[in-house]
Amino acid sequence: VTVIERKEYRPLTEATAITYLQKLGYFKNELCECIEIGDGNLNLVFKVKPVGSEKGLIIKQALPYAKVVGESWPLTLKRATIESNATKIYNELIPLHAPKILEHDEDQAVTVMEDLSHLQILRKGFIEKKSYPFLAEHIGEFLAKSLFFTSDFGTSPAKKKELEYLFNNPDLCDITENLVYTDPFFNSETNSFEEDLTDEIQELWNDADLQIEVAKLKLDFLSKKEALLHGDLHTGSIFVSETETKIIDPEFAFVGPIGFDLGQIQANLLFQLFSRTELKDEIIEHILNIEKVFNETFIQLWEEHSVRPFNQKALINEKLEGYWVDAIGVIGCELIRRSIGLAHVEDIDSLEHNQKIKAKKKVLKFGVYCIKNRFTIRNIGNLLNGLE
Ligand code: SR1
Ligand code: MG
Repeated sequence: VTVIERKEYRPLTEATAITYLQKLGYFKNELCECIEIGDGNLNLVFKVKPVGSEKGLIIKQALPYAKVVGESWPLTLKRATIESNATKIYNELIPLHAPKILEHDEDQAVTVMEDLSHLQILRKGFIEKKSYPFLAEHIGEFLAKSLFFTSDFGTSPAKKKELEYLFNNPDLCDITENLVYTDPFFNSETNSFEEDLTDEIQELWNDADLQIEVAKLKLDFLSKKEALLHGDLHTGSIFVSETETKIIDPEFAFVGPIGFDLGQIQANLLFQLFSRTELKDEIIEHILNIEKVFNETFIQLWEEHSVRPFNQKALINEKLEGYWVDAIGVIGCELIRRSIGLAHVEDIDSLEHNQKIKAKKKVLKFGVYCIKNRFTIRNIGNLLNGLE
């Protein structure tokens, strides 16, 4: 009989994070310093490094509640293991674009990772108007490889079902269901918006056609089991430099509709278009190229690595078109929820009040347009043509 001893969960502090690492054998006889650097909605993130050195290690620990709301919103610790497992899969499939994992402790919901602090969160870099010449290529490749090799085109039925089992992530899927597909579309307490938007929001809540289309998209989110998704692929989940791109934070990972990851990243790039007055062309190019690189790479992977005899090009083309139709619906929901729902984006919220309201009005209108017209818009080129 094997007895598995579970250690009681304890949130780390800056002091205990150092001893935690040293007990594992890292920086053992060195004087270390630690700071909590987490700026996300859910977790603690510590950087521990020997005094005087630049590079250290990152310890990420899930809290048993949503940090952004407080202890009144309990949240499963299992998400830390989901994130660690997804990151390990990304390391196998697209090692250049995933952080290295050194340790994972399920009981403490802790993951020790390589230190990426020479990189910057993409959302921040974009706000500072930095340029990323390889970004679309890297993101397009990440999307194509992670989604193809975990889809029925690229993995066996048995492995696909294993993925569904391993990434059974009901609590975090519930958060997305509520925050992306439900709450922004009625007068929910979780919403947060400026009074100046009351008329636009009332119109949105009274739009019966919109409600039906959002309900259909929600059903897609719940029932389409197409591939292992990152599940929260916004520009805050990407670390970048001019030459490097690393995808982090897949704690929302689950097997779902491919269009969800495609749509979330594109919506978050669109926020840059809505908030910028200059260098818009760079963003437009990223948005178009992500679609191009994703489609080309997905087709190439299908030609070279398909595990099934689905050997008709017409099928793959039809599927790709379907992924983008779904993605355009997701873009609409993400644009709306990040403007009036619980979790906003700094790209827009950091604008001066009048500019912010003007931008949000445009975002809401465009979001509704995407959701209602996704079947006729069909691709990103057409989508951008619909922008005023
Ligand atoms: C309570 S969590 C709010 C949002 O933060 C995460 O990054 C997800 O996007 C989630 O919807
Ligand atoms: Mg996150």
